Amino acid sequence: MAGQGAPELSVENCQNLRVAVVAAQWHRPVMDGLLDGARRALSALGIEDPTVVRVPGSFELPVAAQALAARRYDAVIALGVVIRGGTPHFDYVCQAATDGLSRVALDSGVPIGFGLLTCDDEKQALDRAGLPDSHEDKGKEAVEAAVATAVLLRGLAEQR
Ligand code: DLZ
Repeated sequence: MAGQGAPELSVENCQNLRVAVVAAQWHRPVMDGLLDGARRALSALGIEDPTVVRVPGSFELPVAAQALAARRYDAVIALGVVIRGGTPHFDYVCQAATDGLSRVALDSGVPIGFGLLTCDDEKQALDRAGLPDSHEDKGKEAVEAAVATAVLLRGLAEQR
């Protein structure tokens, strides 16, 4: 499940969407890449000056995403990196962040871009961080998925 099969999303009519980004702070070089990739993708979609908030770690992403979703953002992008260590901590943080973000999206109806990298080592994470030497740009992917879904939901809400 490493990028093969990802769609080329065509996202239109999204310039007036209100978008927020919530980003964890662990593993700074990777997070800098994810955040830059997300900002570039938003700018390419015509969404300038998104709200960006930082939380300490990925475990804190859901509660901040929940607060942003309650402030009537049309989409929230969650960015984080969890790297496997020698204890089961990795599994708990990944599970809590994933379940929490999913719950926020379903409870609020606001799409959450899932830009959480869960990697065995830092090399895997850097390869997905949208940096000049990376093969993938997961910050960009998370933005495009959340914004495309927000456009879809807006269209559905306008249907009678
Ligand atoms: C504690 C911890 C560890 C060991 N590893 C990571 C990580 O790889 N990525 C990450 O985003 N956060 C990590 N954290 C911090 C937790 O997410 C959380 O911030 C703390 O447990 C405090 O609640």
